[in-house]
Amino acid sequence: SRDALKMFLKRNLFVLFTVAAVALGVMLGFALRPHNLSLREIKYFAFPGELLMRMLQMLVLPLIVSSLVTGISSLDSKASGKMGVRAVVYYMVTTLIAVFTGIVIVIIIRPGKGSRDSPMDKTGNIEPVQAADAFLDLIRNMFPPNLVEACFKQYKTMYKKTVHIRNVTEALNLTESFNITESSPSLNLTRVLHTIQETVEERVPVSGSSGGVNALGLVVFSMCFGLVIGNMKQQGQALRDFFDCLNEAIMRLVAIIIWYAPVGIMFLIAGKIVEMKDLAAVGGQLGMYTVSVIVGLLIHGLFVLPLLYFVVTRRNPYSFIGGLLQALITALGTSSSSATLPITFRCLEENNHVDKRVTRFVLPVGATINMDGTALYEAVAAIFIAQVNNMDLNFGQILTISITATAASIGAAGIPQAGLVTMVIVLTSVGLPTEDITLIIAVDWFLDRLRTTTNVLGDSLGAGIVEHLSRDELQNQDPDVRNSVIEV
Ligand code: DAS
Repeated sequence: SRDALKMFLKRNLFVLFTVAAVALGVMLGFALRPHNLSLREIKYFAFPGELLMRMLQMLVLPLIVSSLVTGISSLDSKASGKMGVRAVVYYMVTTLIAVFTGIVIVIIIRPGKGSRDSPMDKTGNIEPVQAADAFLDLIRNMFPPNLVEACFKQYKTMYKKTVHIRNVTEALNLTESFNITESSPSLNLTRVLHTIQETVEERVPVSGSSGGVNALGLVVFSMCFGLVIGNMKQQGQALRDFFDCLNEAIMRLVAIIIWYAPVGIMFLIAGKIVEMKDLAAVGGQLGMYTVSVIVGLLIHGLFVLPLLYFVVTRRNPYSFIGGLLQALITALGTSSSSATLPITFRCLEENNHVDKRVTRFVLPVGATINMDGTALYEAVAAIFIAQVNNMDLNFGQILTISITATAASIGAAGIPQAGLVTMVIVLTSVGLPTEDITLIIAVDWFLDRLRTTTNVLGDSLGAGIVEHLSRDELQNQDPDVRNSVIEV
């Protein structure tokens, strides 16, 4: 009927705009490819897209602090404790299922089989110490000594890493099509490999994890701070009001930026299409590797996660996902789950009416440590590289890969190609050559978008699940009861 159609259009107007923008971006990109624009011209052309990324990234840190502090201080510590446990259990379960799904797929499809005749030394020394270091590093980074500097570093790393990965991709683009079967011994290719190796290792010291861990420090601080001022009764009222107002103001900024999002996404997609290497050059195992990652992500994102949502909430997951389309497309366009975070908030609160006390608590944590798509990808990529090196992995090595892929996904920042960078931890933990990361760089820009979309989907369904499991606490927890003064 007419008003149902009106309702549908109103609710999905942005989504329709953004889908149209993506389609336009793809067409524009392919229309421009034959002109062989230089990388500089592509940067200028994609400038409107970079603006969108920076607008969204500008809001991320204040949004994480204001939403977490407000979310936690509006619940009593028992309720927020229970909600926190449910959220962390959900993150661990979905991440481990993602890793398991990825490993099964890549072992079945075997994309990397027999491409190099020089068999790697079969043992492939496991470095369990690396796995342990990765976790210790995560814990250590939860308490950055200088929070402000850590945030700045988060920005700097965010920017620098993007620039570095961009340089690496540019360096790759400068060489002839990167043919995976024989590594041509030309000098420039060797130089490129060294550039990539030092870039990747310099950015991510083997036992370290990427810049995103600073966000982890910010998340931990905000949670503790929110808990404390939540229990300060009247004394903390001013601060609670301040952060509540800050959160509201940030969300209004998001409402303005969301108008620009379709334009930005169009240029982001078009710019990437113009820049990408001709996919024909990457055929062979890389094609099968791409298929393995895509199949794994689809199974996890379209079946496992919705099934989990249905089992817990008994509600139709796909109508819930229908409300997330704007965020999912933004993740696809920006390939950054933290840049998408403001829009994820808006989709969950405006379209799916998830309780704000849940989204403010679950989303910032999820966007920082819950990255199912990345975990699946890291496990698949590591086993693919082992296959390319004719290295048969034993159970212990596969287990090590699962653990370090989980750690790497927790440590990965929600920024473009963070998963590529944190993969150094996984490869090193089972003695695989880190320079083999260059095998997959040619398609990583595309797979990154898909795994980022899965990351955002996992966080969003998690908010729905945690809200459902916490409905009792939320009901008898009138948001104002925290703020009322209880005269002793
Ligand atoms: N692009 C990252 C994100 O934003 C994921 C990744 O690089 O693996 O979630």
